[in-house]
Amino acid sequence: MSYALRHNPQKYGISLDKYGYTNLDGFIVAMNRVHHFSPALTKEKINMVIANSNKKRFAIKGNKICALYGHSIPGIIKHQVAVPPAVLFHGTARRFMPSIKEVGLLPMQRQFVHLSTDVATARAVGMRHDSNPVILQIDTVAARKAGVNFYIGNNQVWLCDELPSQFFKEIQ
Ligand code: HQG
Repeated sequence: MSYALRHNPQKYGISLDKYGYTNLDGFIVAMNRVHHFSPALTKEKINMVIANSNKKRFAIKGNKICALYGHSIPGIIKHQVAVPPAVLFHGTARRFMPSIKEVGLLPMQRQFVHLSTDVATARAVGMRHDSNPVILQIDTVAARKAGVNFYIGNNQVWLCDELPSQFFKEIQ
């Protein structure tokens, strides 16, 4: 679902509106056509996936579904500039640090840099890349003063544009 709704709707023959939504019935037909799920994917199953996930990745509105964040497709308008907590965290791999120190945090394959509201979440995110991740603490107050925009992703995820290295420090 993330792949179809964030990165490659064309593969499924579906299109996203500028807010990232697509028709839910069409989405289900397309997912079943491409993946031959058995038993077939249903609306009930999708509701279960959303309800049982620890992260709020998708939203359903009427007969439409979207991914809430994480898009690599340009032009999707999902996020409003907002004021984040004064401190946010980012967990990453030790091997990425030379580059991160030099050019700052970049969105890489995503639309935005992803930040966490607590160290434990940042560590879990970082562990996807490194069993002993680095935890960076971000001074969002200073970054905002310098013109960096922050956006709400979901309850645990904040997003921002690229973040120069003077706005974060390594805490672990
Ligand atoms: C690193 C999951 C070298 C960055 C998670 C990260 C998150 C640089 C990696 C969400 C760099 C990109 C996002 C630079 C940044 N040089 N490396 N200048 N700037 N990086 O997976 O933040 O399950 O695209 O530190 O829970 O790890 O998809 O981003 O290590 O919320 O819902 O480049 O993905 O959510 O990796 O994770 P990713 P991320 P979902």
